[in-house]
Parts: sequence; structure tokens; C-alpha cells
Amino acid sequence: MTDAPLWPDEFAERYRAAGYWRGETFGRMLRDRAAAHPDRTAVVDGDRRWSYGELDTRADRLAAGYAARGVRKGDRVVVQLPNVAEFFEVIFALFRIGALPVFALPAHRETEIRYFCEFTEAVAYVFPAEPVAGFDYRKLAADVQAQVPTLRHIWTAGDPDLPADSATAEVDVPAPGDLAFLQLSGGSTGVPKLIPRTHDDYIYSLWGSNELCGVDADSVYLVALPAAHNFPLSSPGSLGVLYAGGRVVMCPQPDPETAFPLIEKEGVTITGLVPPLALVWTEAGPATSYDLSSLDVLLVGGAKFSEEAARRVTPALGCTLQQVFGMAEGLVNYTRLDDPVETIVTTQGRPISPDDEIRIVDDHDVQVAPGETGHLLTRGPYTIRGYWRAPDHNKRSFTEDGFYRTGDVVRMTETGHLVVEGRAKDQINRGGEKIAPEEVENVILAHPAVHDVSVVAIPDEYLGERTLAYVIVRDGAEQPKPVAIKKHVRERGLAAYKVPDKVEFVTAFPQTGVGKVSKKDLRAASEAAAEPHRKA
Ligand code: OOB
Repeated sequence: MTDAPLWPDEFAERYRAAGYWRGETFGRMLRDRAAAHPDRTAVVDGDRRWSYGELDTRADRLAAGYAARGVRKGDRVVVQLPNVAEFFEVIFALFRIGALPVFALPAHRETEIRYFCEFTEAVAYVFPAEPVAGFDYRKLAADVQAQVPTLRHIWTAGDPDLPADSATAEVDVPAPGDLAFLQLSGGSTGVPKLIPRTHDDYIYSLWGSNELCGVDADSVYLVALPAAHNFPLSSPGSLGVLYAGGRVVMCPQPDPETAFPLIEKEGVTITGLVPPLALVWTEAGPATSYDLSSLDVLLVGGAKFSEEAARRVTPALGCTLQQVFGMAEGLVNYTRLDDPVETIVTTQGRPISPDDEIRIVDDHDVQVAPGETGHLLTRGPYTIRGYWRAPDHNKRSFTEDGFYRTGDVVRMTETGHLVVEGRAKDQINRGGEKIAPEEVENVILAHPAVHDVSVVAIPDEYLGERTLAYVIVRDGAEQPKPVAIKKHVRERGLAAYKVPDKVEFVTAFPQTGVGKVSKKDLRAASEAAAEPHRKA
């Protein structure tokens, strides 16, 4: 079994012949853009403006530094950076030498980072030199390094200790079909799965997105969501805009107070938000004194955007709304810029590629009638054929003929647009941030007073869903305060968004026929409990 199951030859040949896979790599892509327009601005971060030429030179210098320290093609490097220009310097340096960035999010803490380093046998971890939102990553880096034998290096972004010679190292350059990086899955299991993406497949998702989102060399993209997430990275995201020769503007925080002045100053034309942020921007838009008229397109996705909220976007912000329903595993759907308003506000779009195969099936994998609701399965030129080093899990998450089981419940309209109706996977979508209940449950179970726990979603007006942990206390133990459970999760080093919003104590869980905890019944109970509040 290889680390990453890729496409069978017949599919790879088809995708190449169709022109989806262009035989490009990220390292080459930046080199070509820098040669074509060295002085155009590539990245803006506060007062810093890096041209394509400068980004290219910086990536080279850092690539030489990494190579000199023994980082080789195929090595994994966990990268955890906030929205700063160095994010691109680091990832393009790694792309150049064929090392694979593992894209951690700034919110991840020791448990997650240690797992990524351990599981991927990472040789290095790159983290922010300065604290972010009051959190200092240096201690985390040192602690993780002490526990993970493969982790030879911990480097801050733009580390001054790396050799600063600009000579391009003699490196084994990656081929277009090679892996480019590992993305994280939202996950529905105890630990996040890693998603292997190749240069060829990811670059197709970039230029395919650019065509549908109107991105060209004049586009200015605001990176408001965490830069490493698949949505702001590739839908069409920063990498799509760099591919087109446009400009990327780093936004340190996604709130209107930070983002609106940047939109005015840089003439931002396009950005992407999760639904809760889109609501906040929509509320702030009409009253702002900043000029937002440059903004052409606002992409909203990551979680279901309600029709009422969707209708308010264009009047409030003066831009076109584009809904996006995507996943780090591949498939991305967009409403088209010229779709009728009714389609834009009521659907989550249709696939990028004519060769994205969509199957909507019942519980027995039998295709449902057109227009009926069912499980979404997909296969195509930028959807993975398996997670990285997870053969057993892959048997469950992929069909024998290579379709990915998304865990999403959808229906297709007559125009081929998908409407997300729900979810079958055991995952909580907290305003676009994905939480695997099992991961949080495992941590809560380690609390000495806890006998059993079940984490479920509760409906929330603003975030769509929040988390509720139902806890059964151990016989003879004193019932802890809910805040003690939350504190325990935080202290175990899990990202803050995974800390349960609510903790309730019960004496038993509803059971399924075979004696397993019935999450369905628990969810129904929590929904019934939440109903009066929702109406209030
Ligand atoms: C994006 O990627 P992930 O990997 O964080 O999460 C994927 C999951 C989907 O399977 C679905 O359950 C949910 O997030 N989702 C949506 C949605 N967009 C994503 N559910 C309802 N409506 C939507 N519009 O979230 C992602 C990746 C690329 C582009 C956009 C989002």
C-alpha cells in the first residue's frame, strides 16, 4: 500500500488529455509569473509589499536554506502560520524542493500539532515568530520537538538562522504528478485525516475556479479566513489569484473593522467568508464609511448559508454573491456569477469540472430518483482517491470504484445545482469550523470524574451549530462544574473551537437497537431543548 492512493492510469490519462492537468508545478508556476511580471505586486501584508520577483527570490533563498539543512523531496513539514506574507515564502520554498507542507491552522494546539508531526513523521515544524492572539508558539514547538523523534528542526517563519545564500540548491525537483502538500480533513474520527493533493490536481482546481469566479491579473483577493484552509487557499483563494498574476492582501482578522479599511485601501475585488462572518459584514456594510465599491464578488461557503442571509448580501455590500460548497478532499461547487438570483440564493452551486462525477444515493448505495435527496458521492480530476496512510479508513470513505463518500446529504436541481440538505457524517460544523465529536469525546473521557460522554451539535442562529457535551459522571465521583470540563479540554491542548460550548450531565444515553449510543436521538433531544430559545 502506498502512502497516497492516486488516480488509476486510465483516469490520469483522461484528465491530462482533457487538458485539466497541465503538467505544471507550484515551484515552476511562481518562477514563470516572476519572469513574466517581476514588478507586479504579489502579496501585501500591512506596509510590506512583495512583488512576484521578490517572492520568487525569497522562496529560492529559503528553499536553499531548507535544503542545506537536509530537507528533501517528500519530507513532511508542518506549517502553522497566521495570515502573514511569510506564509507564501515558506510554502513556495517547500514546493520548490518537493517537501510537503502539512497545513495546520493557527488555532491548533499541542495535541493537534504533536499528532500531525508524529503521524506524518515530519522533519520540521514552522511556526510564527511572534505570539498570535496572545498565544506563544515557541513553547509548543519546543514541547512537541521533545516528544517527536523525527522532528529535527523547529523554525520560525523567515528564520534568521537559515543560511542566507541565494544559490539555488541542487534539489530533486517535484514532478506535476507528485504530491504537493497534505491538507487536513474536517474529520469525523478520533484523529484528523490527511489529504494528499498533487500539483496537477490542485492547480486544476485553481484555474478552474478562476474561470468561474472571474479571477484575472487585475483581481485583488483578501485573505480573511485562515490562509492555510482550503477555501481561502484555492477557491479561488490566494493561490488561484497568484496563478492569475493578481494581488493577494493578507487580512490579520476577518472583522469589518480590520477588513473594510483594507478593501478600500487595496481596491479588493474578491474575498471568501464563512456564513457567520458574511452575516457580520452584511450588517456592517450599509453603515460603513469605507468605500467598498471595488468588491465585485463575495464567496460564502464552508457551511450552509441561509436563503434569508444570502438575499441580504448584494443590497448590503454591493457585490455579487457566489455560494461555494467545497471540501479539502476535492470537489468544489460554485453558483455561477451569471446564475439567476434565485439560483444564487437557494443553491450551493455546481461542480467546477465537466468531469466531476456526482452520484446521489440512498443508504444502500442505490442511486435516488432525479431531484430526490441522498448521500453525495463524487469522483473527478481534483478529488482524492484516498487519505494519506489510512488504508482501513479508505475502505469506508471510498467506494470500490473510487468515489469519495462526502458524508453530505444533498439533492440536485433540474439545472444541476446542488442543495445541501444535511449531513450523515458524525461531524459538527461550527460556522465552517469542523469538529469531530469522537476527538473531543476521547479527551473528555480522560477526565477522572467522567464515565461516558457524547458530543453532539445544537442548532445556533449565528454559527449554524454549536457543540454540546452530554456527560455521565462516574459512580461515586462528584459531579464537576461544566467549566471544569471545558478547562480540561483546553488544558489537554485542543484548539479552542473544539471546546464544547455547553456541558450537560445525564444519567444515561439513548441507545440504538444494537446498544450503541444513539446520536440521532441525542441530537433530537438537544434540538427540542433548543427550540424555545430559537423562537424567543
Ligand atoms: C470547506 O472544506 P472543509 O474540508 O473544511 O469541509 C468540507 C465540508 C463539506 O463536506 C460540507 O459538509 C461542509 O464542509 N460545507 C458546506 C458548504 N461548504 C462546505 N455545507 C453546506 N453548505 C456549504 N456551502 O469547507 C470548503 C472547501 C473549499 C471551499 C469552500 C469550503
